[in-house]
Amino acid sequence: NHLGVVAVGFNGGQCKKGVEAAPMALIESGLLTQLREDLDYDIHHDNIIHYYEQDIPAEDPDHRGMKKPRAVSAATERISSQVYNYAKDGKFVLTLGGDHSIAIGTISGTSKAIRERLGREMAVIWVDAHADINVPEMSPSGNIHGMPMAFLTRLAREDRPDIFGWLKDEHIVSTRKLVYIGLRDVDRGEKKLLREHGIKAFSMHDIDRHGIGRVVEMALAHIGNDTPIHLSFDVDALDPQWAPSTGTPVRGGLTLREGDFICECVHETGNLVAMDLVEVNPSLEAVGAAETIRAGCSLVRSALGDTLL
Ligand code: DIR
Ligand code: MN
Ligand code: MN
Ligand code: MN
Repeated sequence: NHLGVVAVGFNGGQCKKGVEAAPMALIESGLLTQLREDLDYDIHHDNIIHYYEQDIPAEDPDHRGMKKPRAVSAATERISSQVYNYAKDGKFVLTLGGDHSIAIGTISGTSKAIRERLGREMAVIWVDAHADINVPEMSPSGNIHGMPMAFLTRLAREDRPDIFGWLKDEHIVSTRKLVYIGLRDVDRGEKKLLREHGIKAFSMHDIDRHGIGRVVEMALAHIGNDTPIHLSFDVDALDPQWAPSTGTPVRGGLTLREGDFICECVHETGNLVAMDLVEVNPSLEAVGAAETIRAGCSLVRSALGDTLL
């Protein structure tokens, strides 16, 4: 039961300070100790919170409307190889963000490792209020945390090596192997992409209609029985009632139980190879920070095999 932990204090994919403090807050609240003592994981961690400050260039002008493209590219390139190095040895990789742009690093890293180790294409379950699949030109904000799935599926492409040109075929995920759960704030251009490419997506409407049990069942059926899964969990998928301290809260979200349930079911498949927990921002809604951190810890424990009984 080997678990590699990557602690990513990176905030350059969006404009709000504070999300870089999340890994420290999650770890200080005892998350890794719980995973070690209650769930019996052998934890591999360099005990460093990475801020990737050495990768922040002096000059980083916008490119194709993207904000801080070189900083995000350099940080995610490094994250990709950190994640790859754990995953290639068969370790489960837990990445604590940071904003969601870091998924460009985490998913590319596991995708490459799974291809090499198992000769398989991996699936991604993206739990989020947002689809994070804006192509730079259609992004309303220019924030790269709203674009990771576009680069990871090659719907967005850039050849400059200092701006995501380091993403090679082995890093890429197929649009057929991507499933969303929890969507409720999807930009117009993103809706068009999801439709045109037939990307599987379960919105809050679907959850209201079918219930979370049926939705998770359908999501896993789409992926298929023995496909390795990377779970990327944006804490803003949860309703602000449970996770108020996040950069872009959207009302009408998942209950904490529904979030935990998704994680429990994905764990039960036996196919989960990596998880990201992102967008916890302890400096927003200070009164809700402890609650948001507690919710984040609960999601991670559920994905790593904690059970109610
Ligand atoms: C929005 C917000 N779709 C954007 N995205 C967020 O900026 O592209 N993702 N907040 O988590
Ligand atoms: Mn590390
Ligand atoms: Mn989100
Ligand atoms: Mn997100």
